[in-house]
Amino acid sequence: MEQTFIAVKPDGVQRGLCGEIIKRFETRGYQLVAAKFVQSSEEHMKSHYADLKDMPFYSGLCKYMSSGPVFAMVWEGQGIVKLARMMLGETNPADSKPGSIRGDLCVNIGRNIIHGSDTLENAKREIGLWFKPEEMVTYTSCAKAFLYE
Ligand code: YYY
Ligand code: MG
Repeated sequence: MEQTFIAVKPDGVQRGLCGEIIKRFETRGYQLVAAKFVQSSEEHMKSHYADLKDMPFYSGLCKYMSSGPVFAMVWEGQGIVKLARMMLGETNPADSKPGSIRGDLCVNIGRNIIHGSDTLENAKREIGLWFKPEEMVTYTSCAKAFLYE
């Protein structure tokens, strides 16, 4: 089953949106397999966003992302990498449709409350960066037989 890395950013945490975001993934039918509440170093965020290192906002982004706690999670489900990105909305909340997380809960591109992996390859890389194998929990959800045929 596919897995993706999702994190509530410092602005989402401070605004009290962790519960709302978890609820959306839970009620969709995805399964939580790992979670931690942590304040990361700037170095860690530089690795996390390494593919953006030439962008003008990279330095400010990494500083901001390490300025307070984030709620980091791994979620599992069929096609979750692409579908989680759809649930997030666009990078810029102003372009995000109502009904999406960013379209419902935030307004500014630099404070867009949530991160989600954009490809399967990046999901694997990010999960490895944030979680040790022993922090990943393997279990069978009792809802699985009713979510999948
Ligand atoms: O994957 P996603 O978070 O939707 O966007 P990315 O292009 O990976 O950029 C990461 C992060 O950087 C974005 O969530 C907000 C911030 N950012 C920004 O502050 N200004 C931009 N013009 C583009 C992105
Ligand atoms: Mg991205």
